[in-house]
Amino acid sequence: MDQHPTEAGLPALYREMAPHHLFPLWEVLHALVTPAPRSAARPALWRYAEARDFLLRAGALISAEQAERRVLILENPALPGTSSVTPSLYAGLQLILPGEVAPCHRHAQSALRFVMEGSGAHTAVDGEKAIMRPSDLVLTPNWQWHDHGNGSDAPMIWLDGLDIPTVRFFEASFAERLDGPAHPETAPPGDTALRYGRNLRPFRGTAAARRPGSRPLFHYPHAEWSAALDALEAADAPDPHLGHALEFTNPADGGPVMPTIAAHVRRIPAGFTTRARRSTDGTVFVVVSGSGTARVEGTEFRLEERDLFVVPSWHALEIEAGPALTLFAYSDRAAQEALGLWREGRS
Ligand code: 1HN
Repeated sequence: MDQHPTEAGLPALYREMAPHHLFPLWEVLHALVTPAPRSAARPALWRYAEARDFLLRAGALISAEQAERRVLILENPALPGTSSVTPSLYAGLQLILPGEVAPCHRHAQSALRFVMEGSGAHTAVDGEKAIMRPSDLVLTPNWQWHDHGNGSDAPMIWLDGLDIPTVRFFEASFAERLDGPAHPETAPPGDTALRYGRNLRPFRGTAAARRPGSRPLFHYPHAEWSAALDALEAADAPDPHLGHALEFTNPADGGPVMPTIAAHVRRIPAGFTTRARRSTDGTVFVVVSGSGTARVEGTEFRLEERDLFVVPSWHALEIEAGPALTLFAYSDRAAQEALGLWREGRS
């Protein structure tokens, strides 16, 4: 094809416009509006045993109080310097040693904790302790005060999942420290579960309605979610793409646990291989129990208990279980659904 007669003049136009911060859309349109997602992230796996060794070494060198939070960031190898595990999400492994306190603060970022190891340490949310056990999920929704403490005699390590890159993208970060290490106790442990966790809630307008009405729950114990998953497995055939899967919900509206982050658990029965599935929400997974193999768009990860891996947006995921595999996962699906963006593809 002949060039359009005027196209020869374009390079000079670009050169002259650039200092005015003006650029031609037609040169970049196809990279901006792709026919399908092209993630900047890459599939990656972290072996828990390796990360744990580094974290314990940090534990000998800096206290939780000095660090404010003693955390090793799980950074996506394709997103260096961003502290991001996917373009919208953060992941880290936090260590709190016996007797330590991680001081009270609150921020615009929403956070979840998933317990990797240890028992009996706590996260206090607005002054109520959640006593944490292995594979418990604990939320610290945005702008709720939170501090951590370890009154047990062993280290505790959990996965932190936050929406830090999302909040950074919107340039909406605020944070505050509370005077003093811990929030004064406002309620005994378990009080919120009693008031809001039994398909009941305190009558609105009464003093008993202590928690934010739209987001009351913050502790989803392993004992409860695993019993539900066991019952589902006994009752149903597995979904071909997901196995048995249960999403954690906010009882106030039946939606995801937080406005930006959704979380779920899956069980892939022993010997079962899931069919390939893609979704637009890049997802962080923890192997809660069992072992097997994950195939992520051609990259194969051998999975062992407590390993962590990330599946970027629109990467096909197939999971093969050796012994039954139980996985915990979180993603930005909540934000994407709220914005009308979320999609999945099943083959
Ligand atoms: C945070 O508040 C915690 O409260 C952990 O444990 C990790 C990473 C970035 C920003 C805030 C916590 C965090 C964080």
